[in-house]
Amino acid sequence: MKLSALQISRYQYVPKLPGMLRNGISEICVKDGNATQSVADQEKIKALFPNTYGKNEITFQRGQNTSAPKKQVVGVILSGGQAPGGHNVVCGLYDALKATDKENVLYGFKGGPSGLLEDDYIVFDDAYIDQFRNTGGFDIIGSGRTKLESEEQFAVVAQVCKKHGITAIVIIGGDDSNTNAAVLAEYFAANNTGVQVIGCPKTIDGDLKNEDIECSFGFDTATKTYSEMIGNIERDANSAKKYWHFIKVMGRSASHVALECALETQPNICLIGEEIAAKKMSLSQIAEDIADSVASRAAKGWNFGVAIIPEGIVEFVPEFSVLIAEINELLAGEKTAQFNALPTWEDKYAFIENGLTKESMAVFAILPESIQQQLFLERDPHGNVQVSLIESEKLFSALVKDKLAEKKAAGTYNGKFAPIHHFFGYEGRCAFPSNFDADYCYSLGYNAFMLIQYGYTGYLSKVSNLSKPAEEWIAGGMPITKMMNIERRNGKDKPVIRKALVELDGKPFKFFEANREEWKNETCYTYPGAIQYYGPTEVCDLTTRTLALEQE
Ligand code: FBP
Repeated sequence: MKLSALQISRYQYVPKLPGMLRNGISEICVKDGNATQSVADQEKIKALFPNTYGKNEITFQRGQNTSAPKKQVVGVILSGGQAPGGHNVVCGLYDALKATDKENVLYGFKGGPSGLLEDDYIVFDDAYIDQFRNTGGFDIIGSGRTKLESEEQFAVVAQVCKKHGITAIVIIGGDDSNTNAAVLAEYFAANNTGVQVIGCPKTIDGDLKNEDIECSFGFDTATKTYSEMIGNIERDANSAKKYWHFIKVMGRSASHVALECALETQPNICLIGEEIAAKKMSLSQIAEDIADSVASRAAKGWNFGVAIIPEGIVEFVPEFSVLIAEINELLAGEKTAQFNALPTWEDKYAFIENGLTKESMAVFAILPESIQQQLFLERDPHGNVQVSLIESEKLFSALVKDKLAEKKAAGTYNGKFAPIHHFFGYEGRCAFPSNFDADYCYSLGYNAFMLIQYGYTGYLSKVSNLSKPAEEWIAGGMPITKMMNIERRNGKDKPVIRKALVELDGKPFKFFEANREEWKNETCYTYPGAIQYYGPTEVCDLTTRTLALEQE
């Protein structure tokens, strides 16, 4: 296999562990913390997790290792979307496991949770692991989105564990996967299987975050990758001075990725879904706001700009959510076939006009025709509109164009508007992990094994104090039930980890809010450049602006 120079070089990189894990396995001991309770709905969660609820928070510290000697056979899965650093979680887990006892074994179940259900696995060895150190991607074992949540599935997993003598499972995933890790841990404990379960917090979206998880891994590298590209586009825009760039960035629902990229690059516009929802802004108001920036810049002769649009934006626009709900209703059951049988778009349009409320029809009518058609073409297997496929970058540039035409007619705008569209998503999910993610992920994996070795289950591998140098990071574990509350999912009350949206009174948003007026009308771009892996620590080990602001 041909390797790139960077790949060869990254194999040699030694990830930094928190100081307390650095002296070797024999000198890691547990410091017990306080008993925990869930963030809300304590009685209900306690009743659902009688064996794993209320356990103590723990941290590791330097001291005599007092864990009971036991041969460990661990299984690991990667779950959900790729996030840079996943390979290093596996490497850290493997290294700690082998450093404890060469006879310990690590199984990697392939393709996500389905690998565990289908007993599809590899057994890691040094040669295989070494090919993946400090690299991006999840190709070490693959990932998948099968949900591990039913008792029938848990029984299959218990059988697979029994067959291989597995003592613990590590689940590397987002909020849903870690919720399921807690449910699996409870099932194993209730059935005396003796199998422990540990979770690790992954997602580029940054929405698995709370007072215990300072950030999910992958967010740092993905946002740095997008910010590099946005900065390059800003420089191009400022050089050519003729295009407005509308850039959609990934992050299924929450706007953390967009906000972080904005803090890094200071674009003219960045929409934050959570703010739009809180202010109940309409599409027309949002478009007006962007058009104001286009017009004020054009008045200075600047017919260029950059706008960042979060992937999940449309779901935060109240009138748009209502429209989507009505469309889902309009095409429910056989009505889809009836709709599809209509020969022309004009016929279909009349059908839509007939079925939507006056308010939703008014929203529908202002959408560009391409988006209108998209809403009726791209359906998921349940017949619902696939909101994530809506090209919101094109939607907003089209709405802005209409607003500018109105301004032109009113004599308040006389510029040129040439929009260009981009979507940055998959480009960032498998980048070589930044030093931060390489270190953080390796530490999460290493730490996960220490939790296993000390007999914990239903815990999340926790590494905190992350805006400080790695030496000062704090490693430990937190019962996953502590992060749970009850939410309504698919018509049922379920215990889940609360998804973190952008907090409008949080420091990152406040900083953005205080500066955005200037960014909008002036040209204040900043150019973060490519991720640096080698060089001065203030360049290479920088974490996100979000984390820095949250912890200042
Ligand atoms: P996770 O929540 O599983 O980490 O995935 C997040 C994400 O990258 C989103 O940002 C994006 O909307 C989605 O995955 C895309 O999913 P897919 O890879 O299935 O296209």
